[in-house]
Amino acid sequence: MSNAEVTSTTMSIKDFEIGKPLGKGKFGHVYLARTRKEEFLVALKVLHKAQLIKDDMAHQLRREIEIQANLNHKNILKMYTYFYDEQRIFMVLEYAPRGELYKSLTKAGRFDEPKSSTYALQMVDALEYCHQNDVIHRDIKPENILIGYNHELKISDFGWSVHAPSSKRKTLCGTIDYLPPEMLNHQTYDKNVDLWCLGVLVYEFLVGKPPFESAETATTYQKIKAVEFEYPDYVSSEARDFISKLLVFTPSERMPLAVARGHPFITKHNSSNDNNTTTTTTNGN
Ligand code: AK1
Repeated sequence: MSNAEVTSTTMSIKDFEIGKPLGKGKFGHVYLARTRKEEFLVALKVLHKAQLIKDDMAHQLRREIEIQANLNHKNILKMYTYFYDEQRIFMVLEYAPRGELYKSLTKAGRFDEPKSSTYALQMVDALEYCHQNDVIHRDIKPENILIGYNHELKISDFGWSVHAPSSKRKTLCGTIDYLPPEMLNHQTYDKNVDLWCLGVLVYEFLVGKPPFESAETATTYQKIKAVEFEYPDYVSSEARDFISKLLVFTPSERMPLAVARGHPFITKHNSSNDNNTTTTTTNGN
């Protein structure tokens, strides 16, 4: 292959017009960007190689890119491509025009049951697709979910995801609110960890805070291991039943996704409930 061919197929930062910052993290920032040629809106995540190497994250990023390249689902944030220069790695991501779910949840306080149910079904769709492709997300929480133009949830940030099954020990950073008992105990775990996280997530949709939240991390830890939580009075019996069948200590006894899809909490609020996997992404342009 000639050099001209190589350079013509490789994107560079020059191919984009950079817009407003969308977010910032330890490893770099995310910007709204537009391809100069097609005028197509994307989110451009800029990661600093030095920081990734310092924190021994290069292998993790490689795995994320590998996993992302093979997933195509309307409820999973698409990674279109990536490229790099001397100092940085650029991830070209689908732009989610309605932003981050945690912001939307903070603003609303909590979501009503129809909205929580619709969102829950979208998560069931996304996770079922992941599991069919032997991918465990492991880090389902509002901070890692974005909202598309038509209010569709999009799971993002596969930085912690793995191919199933796994016993990989990872440094637990940030909140432990979403960690299932088997991950707290450093046992081997499987796709059932995502079922637990789905239970925590749906509880947080309806109540506005995760079920095991405490001022002290040690207390959260104990509550998770004892599966100790309460429902406020306004949570319906269908919602309680749905959550209680996911927040089960023994991983293999948690409600499977195929069963969750047909649960009254889901069917009551979602009329057509078909599972459409390959959808072409449209730009919120
Ligand atoms: C999607 C993201 C590792 C991996 C550090 C990572 C979301 C990631 C980016 C947005 C689209 C926003 C909007 C609208 C508002 F080395 N995938 C990500 S971040 N639309 N934000 N995207 S915000 F692997 F450990 C590592 C280190 C980061 N990966 N992935 O950040």
